[in-house]
Amino acid sequence: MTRERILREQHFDLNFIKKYESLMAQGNGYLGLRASHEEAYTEQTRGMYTAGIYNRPMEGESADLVNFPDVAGFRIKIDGTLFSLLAGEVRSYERELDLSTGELRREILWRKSDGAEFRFLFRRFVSKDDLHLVASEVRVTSLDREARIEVVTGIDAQQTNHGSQHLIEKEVRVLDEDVMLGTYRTSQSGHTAALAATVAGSAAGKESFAAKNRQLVMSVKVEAAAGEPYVFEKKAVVYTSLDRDLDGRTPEAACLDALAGYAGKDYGTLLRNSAAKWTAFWRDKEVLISSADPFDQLALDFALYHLEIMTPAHDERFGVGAKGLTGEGYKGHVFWDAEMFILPFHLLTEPRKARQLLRYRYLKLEQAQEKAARNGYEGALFPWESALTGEEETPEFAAINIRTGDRQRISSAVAEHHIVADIAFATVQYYLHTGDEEFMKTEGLALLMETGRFWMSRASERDGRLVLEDVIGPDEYTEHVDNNAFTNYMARYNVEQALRYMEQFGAEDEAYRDRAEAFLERLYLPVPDAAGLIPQDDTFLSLPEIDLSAYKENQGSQGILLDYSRQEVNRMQILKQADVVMLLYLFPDQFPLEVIAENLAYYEARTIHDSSLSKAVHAIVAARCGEEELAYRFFREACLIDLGPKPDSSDEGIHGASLGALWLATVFGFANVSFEGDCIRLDPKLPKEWSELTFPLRYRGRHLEISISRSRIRIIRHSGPELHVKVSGSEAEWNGRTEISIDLFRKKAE
Ligand code: IFM
Repeated sequence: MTRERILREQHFDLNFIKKYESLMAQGNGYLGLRASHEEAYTEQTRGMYTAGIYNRPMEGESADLVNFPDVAGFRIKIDGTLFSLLAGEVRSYERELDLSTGELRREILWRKSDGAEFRFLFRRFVSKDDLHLVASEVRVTSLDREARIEVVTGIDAQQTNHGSQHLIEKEVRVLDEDVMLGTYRTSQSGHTAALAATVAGSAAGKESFAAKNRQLVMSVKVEAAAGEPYVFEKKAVVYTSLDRDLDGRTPEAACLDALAGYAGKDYGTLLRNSAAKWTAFWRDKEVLISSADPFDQLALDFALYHLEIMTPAHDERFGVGAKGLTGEGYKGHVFWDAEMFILPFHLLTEPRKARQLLRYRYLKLEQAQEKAARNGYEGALFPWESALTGEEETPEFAAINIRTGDRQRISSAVAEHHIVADIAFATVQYYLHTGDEEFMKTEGLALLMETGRFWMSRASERDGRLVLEDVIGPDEYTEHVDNNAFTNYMARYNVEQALRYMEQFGAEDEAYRDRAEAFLERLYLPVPDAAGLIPQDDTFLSLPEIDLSAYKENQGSQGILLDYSRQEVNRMQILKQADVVMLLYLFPDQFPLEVIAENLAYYEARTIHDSSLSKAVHAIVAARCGEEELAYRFFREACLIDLGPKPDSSDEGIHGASLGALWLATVFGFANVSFEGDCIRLDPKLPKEWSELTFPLRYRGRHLEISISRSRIRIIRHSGPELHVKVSGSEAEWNGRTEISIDLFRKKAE
C-alpha cells in the first residue's frame, strides 16, 4: 500500500493565498503552474512558466522568467451569479496537493446567497508523462434544485510579470469549433510560445467562443438537474520555439498534434499515466523518517517533490532558478543555490541530472569568459544571477529607499565571486561520485581550468602573500571584504583540483601549472586564531557587536535593515547566513572537531538567518558536532521557512536551496554520510525524535539503500560492486553479501 503524502489547506484565507499558490504549485521541470484558484481573486498571482523562456522588459534591465497565458482559470456562473468564495457562504473547504501523484484537488460546499447549495470538485495536474500537458477537471453538483451552470475558460494572455507584459499576441484561432489556439512572441528575446486547449463536458450544452482583450475563451452552458454532477474537462498544451521535441514542426503544429493525440483519453487516463511516473520517482528517491512528529516526513516529502518539479531534466540549456518554476521571485534566475544546495540531491539519487546542471554552466562558459575579460580578469567569471543566455542578470539596484529616493546598488554581480569556485566544487563532486571520465576530461576539465584561471588572475599581492580583496562571501551582510575565509578556501580548492585533473587527464600546460603551483603556495588562508576562531575575513572579528535577539526572533524578514543602513550592518559582526559555517560543512576534514564546534557557536550567535540558505547548513554542522538537539531545532526551523505559519513567507515562490538543504541535512547531517574513494562512512547522529531513517544513494555505479535506527545500520546493495563501509570509525566487511547489518553498540557487522 502506498503511503499518503498530502499537503493540506483546510481554510480559504486571502492572507495565505499567494503562499499556497507557491507551495502547491505543480510542474515537471518543463513548466511550472502556480496553484491559483480556478476563480479569480485580486490577491492571487496567477503564474505559469516554462524553463528557459526569459525576456527583458526594457533595454538594460535583467531578464524575467516569462509569465505565460493562463489555462487554469475557470469563471463559473450559477443562475447568473458568479461563483466566488467571497460571496455566499463557504460551508466546507479543503484543498490538497497529492505529492504522490502530483494532483491538486479542492472540494467546496458552497451556499449561494439565495440558499441553494452546490458542491464543487476541482482537480488538475501538470503531466509528468507528457511535459507539455496541463489537464483540469471541474465537477459541479447542484444539491437541491435545478440550476443553469455556465463555465467560461480558455487561454488568458492578460498575465504579466508584475505589470510587465512580455508576450506579443500573434494569432488566436478556434479550429473545428473545438480547439482554441493562441500564438505569442516574447517581445525582446523573440521566442514563440503556442498554447492550445479543448474543453469537453459530461452533458451537451450550449457552446460559444470569443476572443477579446487578449483572452480566447469558450463558454459552455448547461441546465443541471438536482443531485447530478456536471463535469467539465480541459486539456491544455504548451510548446515553445526552444523545445527540442518539435521535430521540425512549429510550436502551434506541435500543440495541435498533441491535442489530437489525447482524443479519447479522459482526465483519469491522463492522470494515471502521469501518476505512474510519480510512483517511479518515489520508489527510487523516497526518504523515510520514523519521527515522533509526522511533520518531519511531510517536510521531506515536500522538499523532494519540489526538487523534482524545479529541475529541467529535459534540457541542459536551462538551470534551476532559486524559486524553481513556482513564482517570479529573483526573476527566475539561477544562483549558486543550484550547484551547492540542489545538485547534490540529484548527484546522489540520479547523477544524470547533476551532469545536466553542470552542462548548463559549461554551455555558458564563453559568456563567463567574456564577463571575466570585461572586468579585467582571466578565465571564467560566472554571473551571480544567470538565465538563458549566460549573461550577468543581477539587477543593478535593489529596493528604493522611499525616504531618500536613493536606490541601493546590488554588489553581488561585481564581488560575489565565490560562485565561480562553487561551480568548480560541484564539478569535482560530480566526478568523485560518478567516475564519469568522459565528462571530466572534456567539459569538467574546461570548467575547472577556466575557473581556476580566474582565481589566479583575481588574487593580488600583499605583504608577500596572495590575497583576495574586495569580495562578498556567502554572508551578504558583509560586503566588500578582504580574504573572506569561505572564498579563499574555495578558490584554493578550485585551483588545486584544476591541477589535479589536468595531471590525471594529461592536459599539458606548463605555464598554467607553474602559475597554479605558485598560487597554491602563496595564497593566504585564514586559519583558526588562539581562541580557535577562523576569521570570516580580515576585519570581521574586530568589528563591534550588538544584541541581535530581536532580529533573530524575526529571522527571514531582514528587519535589521529597517533599523540600520546596509553600510552600518556591514561594519558590525552581523551575519545574514552561514559563511564560515558553510566552509566547515564543505571541508569537515580540514579542521579539528573542537574548532568546528567553536566556530559554529561563535558565528551562529551572530547570524540572524535572514537568508533561507542558512538554517539547514547549521543543522548539518551541528549534527556532525554531536549536538543533535540543536541540529534538530535548526532542521525544524528550516522546514518552517516554507511550511511554517507566516502568511507571506513564500509569496514569490518556494525556497529551492532551503528544500535541497533539508535533504542535505538528513543525509550529510543526521545520517552523517561521507565518502572517501570506494569507502562510505557513516557516523549517524539521529535526533532523539527519530527512531529510524531510510534513504537511497547512488555512488560510483552502486545503488544502495541505507536504514539507520538507534541500534543498527543496514545497507542493502541493490546493484553495483562492493564498497568499504566504515561505521563510526570501524570497518564492516560485505564478504560477498548484498546486505550488511551493523550493530551500533558493538560496532560489528552481522
Ligand atoms: O543565492 C542566495 C543568496 O545566498 C542569498 N540571497 C538569496 C539568493 C537566492 O536564493
